Amino acid sequence: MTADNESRRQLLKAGVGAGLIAATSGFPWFALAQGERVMRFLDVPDGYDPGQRQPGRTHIIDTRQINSFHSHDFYVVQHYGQPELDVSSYKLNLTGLVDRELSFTLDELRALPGKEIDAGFECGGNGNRMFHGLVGNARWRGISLPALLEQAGVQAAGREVVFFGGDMGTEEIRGRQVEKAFARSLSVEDAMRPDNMIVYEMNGQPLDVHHGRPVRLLIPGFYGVANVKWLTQIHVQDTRYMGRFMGRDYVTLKREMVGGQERWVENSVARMNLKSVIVRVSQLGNSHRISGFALNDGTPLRSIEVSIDGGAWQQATIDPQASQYSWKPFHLDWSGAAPGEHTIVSRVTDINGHTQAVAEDLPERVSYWEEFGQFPRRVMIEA
Ligand SMILES: Nc1nc2c(c(=O)[nH]1)N[C@H]1C(S)=C(S)[C@@H](COP(=O)(O)O)O[C@H]1N2
Ligand SMILES: [Mo]
Repeated sequence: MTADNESRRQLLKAGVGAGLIAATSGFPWFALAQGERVMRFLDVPDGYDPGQRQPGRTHIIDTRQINSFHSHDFYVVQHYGQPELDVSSYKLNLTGLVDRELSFTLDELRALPGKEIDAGFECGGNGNRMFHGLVGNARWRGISLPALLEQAGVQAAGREVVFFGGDMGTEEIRGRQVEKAFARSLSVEDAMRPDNMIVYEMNGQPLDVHHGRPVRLLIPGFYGVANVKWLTQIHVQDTRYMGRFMGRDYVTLKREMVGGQERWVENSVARMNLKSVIVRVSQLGNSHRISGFALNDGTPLRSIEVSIDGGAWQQATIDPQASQYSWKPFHLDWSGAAPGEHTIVSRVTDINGHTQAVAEDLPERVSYWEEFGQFPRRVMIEA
């Protein structure tokens, strides 16, 4: 099967309708053609530059400069710095309510049956204020998490699977300073989802320290916080895991109806919400192109649409490389764009008919986690 057929098959599997797949003979997705010029967003301050990636630091990407399906420039976030784990003595330990506790070196993990997946994700704190630059999409290689859990044999009493990173931080809890590892948990049911992986390669290279060397978790369809970097221990227990990144931080507070009663609801950031954003408008000769991406939890999409200056929604074209858990790059060719200021916005709809809402129609939200409302962009078309 050719690469084109393969990606087409992936896309159809992801439920993207055949009508949305363009005839794309060699069209350069995101990469700028010779002479293609990027138009100025009026909502981005002049000189905005989130800067280069630096050791140990948060790295926001400039979404106007996305230039490939697999991110060369992938965002970076961590809360306790970036630990340098010794790869030669590295061990992944599987403990707790299992029939056999297991321990693997990196070579032993690499010797298990490997597989690859394209997956994109964003930080649960990504949003309009950084023009959605806490995002990336990569080809990951590793092993199946459920296969590993099956090898260990999760006992019937096991309820929750906790994933610990090798990074530690001091937390003040009830007036006491304690050393805690970064950790996140999943229910056993969520942990057994067939696409979950333990990965050691990103875009064909061993994971670098920024992204979790030597090994990280990958839960496709979840926000970045689920993908524990520098993974050292997996522990099965019969109680709910409590910790900063499950119970206090990465907790969304919003006002919702609960069985007919209005209540303030807190939830751990988990599955990605359905969203799309426009990240670039460019000009080539007399034509203009609007480009962006969509993300969600892996539910197949029905459409991505763009509206210009409040006009009718127009069907955008989705990159044929897109697959179930990758980001979905899209573009719309804009003919007859008049010089001057315009407002453009995108919205995505999944096969269940859920459409990305305008921000004002979403429940009142106090925390900045999970920002997924429509994001109107103001752009200047040059004469
Ligand atoms: N061990 C560990 N894993 C972690 C984190 C962390 O602080 N420590 N941060 C999480 C968060 S909040 C995000 S958004 C993603 C970022 O992954 P990336 O830096 O590879 O883009 O890693 C997650 N995994
Ligand atoms: Mo995050």
